[in-house]
Amino acid sequence: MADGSKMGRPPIGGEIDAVVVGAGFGGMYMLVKLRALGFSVQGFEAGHDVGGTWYWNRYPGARCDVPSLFYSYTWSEELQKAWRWTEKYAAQPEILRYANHVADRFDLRPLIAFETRVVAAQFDETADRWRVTTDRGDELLARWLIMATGCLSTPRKPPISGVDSFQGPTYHTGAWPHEGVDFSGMRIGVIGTGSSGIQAIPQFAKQAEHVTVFQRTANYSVPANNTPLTEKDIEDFWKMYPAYIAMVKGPGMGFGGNPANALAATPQERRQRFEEYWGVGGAGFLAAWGGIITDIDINTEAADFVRGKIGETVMDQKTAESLKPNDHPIGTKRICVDIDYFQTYNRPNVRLVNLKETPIAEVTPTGVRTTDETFAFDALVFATGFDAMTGTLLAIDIQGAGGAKLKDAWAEGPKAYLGLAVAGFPNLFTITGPGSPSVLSNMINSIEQHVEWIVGCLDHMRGQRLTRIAADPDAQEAWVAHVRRVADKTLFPRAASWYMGANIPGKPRVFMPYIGSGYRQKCETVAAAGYEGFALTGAALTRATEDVHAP
Ligand code: N01
Repeated sequence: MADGSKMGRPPIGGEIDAVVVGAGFGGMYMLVKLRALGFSVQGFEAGHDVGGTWYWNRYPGARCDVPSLFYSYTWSEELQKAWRWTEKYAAQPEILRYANHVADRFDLRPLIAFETRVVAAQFDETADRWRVTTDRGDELLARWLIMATGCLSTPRKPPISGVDSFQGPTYHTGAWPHEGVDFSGMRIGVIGTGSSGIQAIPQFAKQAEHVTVFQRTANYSVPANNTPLTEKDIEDFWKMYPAYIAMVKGPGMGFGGNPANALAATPQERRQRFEEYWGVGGAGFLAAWGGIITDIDINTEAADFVRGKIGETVMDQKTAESLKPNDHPIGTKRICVDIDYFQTYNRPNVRLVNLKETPIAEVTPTGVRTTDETFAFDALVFATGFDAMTGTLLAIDIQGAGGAKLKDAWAEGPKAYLGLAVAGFPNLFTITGPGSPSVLSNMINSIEQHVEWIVGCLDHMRGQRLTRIAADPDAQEAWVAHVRRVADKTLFPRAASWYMGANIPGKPRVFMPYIGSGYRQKCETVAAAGYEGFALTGAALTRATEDVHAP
């Protein structure tokens, strides 16, 4: 694996067609496409190599909750056939190896400046270009600015009193040390029981002397039932591949669901199907019956089923009761997929502290104090999540037409047309931005759809010698209202989730992803109608000729 580090490189400047921010799966595919179409392009990436989320989230137990065979790019069948996944749900190191394989195979690293954070971007209305500046002193003028910054890329520690006072080592699951951590012989405290905590805690428990888990909200989790992939699994995958591609490229792309009508079934039939889906494992449990995410009665049956499984698994009944989620419908916070999570509480070296009963009062130099007890630790782990979907974009000082700031435009929550573009910020695109299916879909599929749509748009602009595309504020308002209306028909708004911005104090409570169906078709219809809902303007597009790539 080549090291993408560019320490000591000279600043990058000049004029260019496109800047791509982020070198995860979104950024890498965008670079492949833009280069293939002859656009001059510069990528920037804060990490020292490619991989995005899979570069940063290296905590023990990190795995994808989408089956590996479906968590692969579909744009190159050659690539798809060349890569051999080893497990049903790939672990983070394998996914990172895949990302590196893509970067090597398509020679992407020369297009990317690593260890470089974009800090500001200002739109120059006279030139129809973005002035992009970085923390390494780069300053580029780019016609198009493409944010491939990911949805969960700004880790956050909660504002607990004394949070930075702990004298021992502290870790965040979303920024795990690359050299790994050895907890052998240590007493550790873990705050947070979302997907990251639920994956990491069983691994910590195998190594540490003692693990204390601080749980504020009990979470629903379904066993992964992970297995090695066999030759037959791969053969079966290729047999159904054309149907799979037809499905993901089909018009319905967005949040799917099983049409099986739960109401027409008997309670026994419903339970049997929950058992079947539980046996298969994974997030697909939510597709056991249609309506789980819209009908509270069906949802409650599914939730009761999972609570029953927790009760059967965890031996200490007080702990089991604390682990049973009871304050939100199942699926309205991201459902977790685990390996032996609930079983871990049967180990003698693991203890659950229910923060609903005894909240954390403060983090102290030696550990954590709740309203009831003082805990001493050798290390502390924050599995406390991210400033999701908007945090990374808003950390950049983005100024659009007339100097308007993105942080002001989004003061009441993110507003974007199709989750692709923001009114007032011409020539800027967000891959899997708020208002698109993104985190509710298979991210790889959504990334590909957005990249292909954006590249099609840029190619169109170039062909027409146009230099500015701006989302129309009315079209954006209508889309944002539609996104909200669709969400309001579901149970999602009932949970204090990161989908709603509820995990960040003061963040506007808006359901950010798009949960409707027919999203791809909508995007295609917009493009086919000459980019309906956008204003396209410009006179002469002068191709950038300067080679701006760092040596
Ligand atoms: O973060 P989270 P995550 N005091 O926000 C708790 C994706 N992902 O990193 O729910 C005490 O879900 C918080 O409690 P509460 C996936 O989309 C995917 O785990 O706010 N606790 C919660 O328990 C996922 O949804 C994969 O009450 C506090 C936890 O910290 C997303 O990333 C793997 C607290 C944060 O959970 C984020 O997951 C990992 C406080 N003050 C992640 N503040 C897979 O593909 C927060 N918490 C499998």
